[in-house]
Amino acid sequence: MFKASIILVTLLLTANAQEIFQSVRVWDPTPELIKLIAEQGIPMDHTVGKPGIFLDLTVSESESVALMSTGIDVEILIPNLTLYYQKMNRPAIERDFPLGSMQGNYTWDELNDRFDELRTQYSAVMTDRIIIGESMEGRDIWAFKVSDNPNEDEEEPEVLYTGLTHAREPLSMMNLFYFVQLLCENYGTDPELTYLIDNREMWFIPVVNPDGYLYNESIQPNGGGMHRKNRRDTNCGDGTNRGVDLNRNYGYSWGANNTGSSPDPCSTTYRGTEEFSEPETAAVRDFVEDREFMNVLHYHTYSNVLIHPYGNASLPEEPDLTTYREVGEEMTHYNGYAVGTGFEVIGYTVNGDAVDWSYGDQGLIAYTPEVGSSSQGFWPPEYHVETLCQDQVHPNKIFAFVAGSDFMISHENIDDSVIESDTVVTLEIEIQNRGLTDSDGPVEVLFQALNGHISLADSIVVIDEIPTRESEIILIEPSISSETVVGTETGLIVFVHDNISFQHSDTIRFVVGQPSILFFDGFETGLDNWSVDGDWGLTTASATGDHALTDSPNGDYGSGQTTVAELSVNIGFEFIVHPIIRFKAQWDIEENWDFVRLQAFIPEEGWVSLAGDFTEMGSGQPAQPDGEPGYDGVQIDWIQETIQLDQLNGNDPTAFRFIQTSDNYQEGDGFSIDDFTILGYTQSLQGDLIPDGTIDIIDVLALADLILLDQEPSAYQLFFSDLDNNNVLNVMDLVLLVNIIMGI
Ligand code: 0X9
Ligand code: CA
Ligand code: ZN
Ligand code: CA
Repeated sequence: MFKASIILVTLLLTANAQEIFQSVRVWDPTPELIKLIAEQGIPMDHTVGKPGIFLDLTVSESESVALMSTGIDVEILIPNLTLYYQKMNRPAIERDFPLGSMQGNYTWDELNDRFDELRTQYSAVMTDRIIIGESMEGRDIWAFKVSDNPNEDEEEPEVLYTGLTHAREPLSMMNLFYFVQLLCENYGTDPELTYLIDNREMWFIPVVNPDGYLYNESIQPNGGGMHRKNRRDTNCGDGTNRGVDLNRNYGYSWGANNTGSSPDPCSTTYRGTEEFSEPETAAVRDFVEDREFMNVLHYHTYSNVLIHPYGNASLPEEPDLTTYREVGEEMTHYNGYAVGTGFEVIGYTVNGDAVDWSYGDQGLIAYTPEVGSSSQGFWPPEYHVETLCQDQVHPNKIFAFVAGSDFMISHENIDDSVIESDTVVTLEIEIQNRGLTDSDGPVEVLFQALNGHISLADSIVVIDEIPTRESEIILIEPSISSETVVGTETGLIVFVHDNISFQHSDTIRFVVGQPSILFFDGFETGLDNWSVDGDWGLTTASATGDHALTDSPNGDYGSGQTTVAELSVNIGFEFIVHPIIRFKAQWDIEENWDFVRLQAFIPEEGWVSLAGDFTEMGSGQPAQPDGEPGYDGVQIDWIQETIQLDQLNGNDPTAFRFIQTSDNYQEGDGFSIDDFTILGYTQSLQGDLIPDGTIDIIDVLALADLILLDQEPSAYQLFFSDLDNNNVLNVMDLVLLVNIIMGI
C-alpha cells in the first residue's frame, strides 16, 4: 500500500515535468548496504556522510522512492534540489545591479537609460514605455508591464506598483527596478519568478512625480534633495515650498480636514485646489480606471512600515481588514515591517492619499510600504541601497502571487502531543487560498513521505474549490512505522495547487516519542540558576505555582536600556537529538520599538536570537535589530512557547539568556516567564554505558570498572551512568543500574 501510494504521487508530480532530484540521507550505511545501493545503479559520487552513521546521496525522486520501498532507512533532506539551489541563489549584485550616481540612486536620465537597457534585453517579457500622462512641466509619466506575451492583454491577474510620488523618496523607485531586473534575469530558471511572469501582469509606474525628482537632482546632483511635492507654482517662490503634495490630492475623502492635509499652498502637505487637480494624480487615476487591477502598492519611504487604509485611522470592514492584516504579515515576514493603518504605525492621519483612493474608491487591496528606517531616512548611505531593494523582493513577490489564486498551509495540528511508533496519527491541515481570486478547478493536495518512518494510504486529497481568502481543513491519517525509535524525525512534504496556481510545497515535521526533561525551573526556589541585571526578578503574577521570572517586577520596564537574565546550566547537548526549549510567557512590550529576545550562546558565534512559535522579526528600529526574532506587542493570557533548537544547526549552546531592550519613549508592563523547560530526545537509554540498545550485565561490569579505576569520568560516561544525578559515579549508581535490570 505504502509503495503504491508513493508511486502514485511520483507519477502525478512528474507527469509533465522533468525528474526531480533530491538529497537523501541513508542511515546506518553498512558496507553491505552501500553495495546494495550501488547495485541499484545509484551514483555514489558527491556523497557525504559520517562513516557508519549516515550517508547523504543525490538521487532522482524515483530512485529515492525505490530506496524507501526496499525498507532502507532513508530520509529526504531536500525534496527538490533544483528549487533549493534557485531559492538559495542570491545574485552578485555588485556586478549585476548597477547603482546610480545620486547616493546610489538613478537620476532621471539614468533611470530612463536603465529602462531602455532592460527593455532591449528582455523585450520578450516587457512592454515598452506606455505614456499615461504628462507632468506639470510637460514630462512623460510612463508605465510598463512585465509579463509573458507583454504586448497582448491576457486574462491574467493584474497588479500595480508605483514609485516616486514624493520626490525625495528615491528607494520607492529603485526597489522597483531591482525587482523588475530580478524577474527578467531569472525568467526560465527560477520557478516562482517564472510563474509570476507567465501568470500575472505586473505593471510599474516607477516615477509618478518626474518634475519633483528632477528638481531635487538640480539642487542636489549628488543626492540629498529634500523637495517632496510636484512643481506647480503655488506662489511660494521657486524653492521646496512650492507645489502640491500628490499624496493629498487623490479623490477619496479629499480635504476632509486640515490635520490630514493642508489648505496652505506653501505647506509640505498642501492638497491642491480640488481632488485630482494635478496632472500626475489624474494620470494615475485614469490608468487605474482603464485597467483591471486586483491590488496596488504605492511605494514611499521611510519608517520600515507597511500601511493600509484608512488614512483617517478608521479600519476597513471585514473581511478586508483580516485580508490586510494577514497578507501584510506575510509580506513583512522577512523585513519585519510593522503592518497597520498610518495612525497605528506612524502616528498621524492623512486624507486624499493614494491608498485610500485605490481601496475606498476603486475597491483594490492597496498598501503604502515605507522603505527604510528612520536612521536611514530619505537618502540612505549608498551601501544600503541594494539591501533596501532586496528587502522589498519578498513583499513584491507575495503581492503578485496574491493577485490570483494562491494556496498555502495556514495551520496544522496533530491530535496527540506525543507521537508514538506503530500508531496512526491524525493530522489536521488547513489549506488557505490566500489569493484575491477564487480557485480555478479543484485544489489538489499531494503528500510525500519525508522518510521511511511514515506512510499514508491516500497520498492525494482533492478539494472541490476554495474561494478567495477562504480555508478548508483536511484530515489525514499517516501511520508511523513500528521500527521507529524515540527521537526520530519524520513528516510529510505537502504540495498544493489548482489548475493555474503555483505549486507551493511545505514540509510538516515531527519527532517520534516522548522527550526527556533535561532542565526545569518553575521559579519556586529563587533565582539560583540565573544571573540577572537591571530589574529582572521574581513576581507573584505566575502561570503556575507562586512565582515567575520577569524583567520588571515593579511596573513598567525602564526606557533606553538593555537588561538580561542569563541561565547558567550545563546540559550535555552532545547526547541529545532535537532539543527543545519550552516556557510559559506573557508580555506587554511596545510594538515594533521595544523587544525581548531569547538567545543561545554558541562559543564560535556568540549570542544567537532564537525563533519560536510566537516570535516576530525585529523591525530594524534601534531596540529591535533587523532580522532578529523576538517578542513585542501585547499577549495578555499566558501562552506556551516552543523553540526548536535544531535551528542552531547542530551547534551546542553553552548558555541561554533573555535580553530586554527598549528605546527612549513609551514603555510597557514587560515580559514574564514561567516553567522554563529544556527537553530533548535521548536515543540511547540511560544506563546503556556500552551502547548496544539494551541494559545488561555488560553495562554493570563497565560501570564497576569505572568506579574502581577512580578516574575523572567523561561527560558521556556521566550522562549515561550518573543515575542519581549527583555528578559522581559511585556504588549508588551501580545499585540503581542493577535495579533497572531487575525491573525494580
Ligand atoms: O504622509 C504620507 O504621504 C506618507 N508618508 S511619507 O513620509 N512617505 O510622506 C504616508 C501615507 C499614509 N497613508 C495613510 N495613512 N493612508
Ligand atoms: Ca502575459
Ligand atoms: Zn512619501
Ligand atoms: Ca519604548
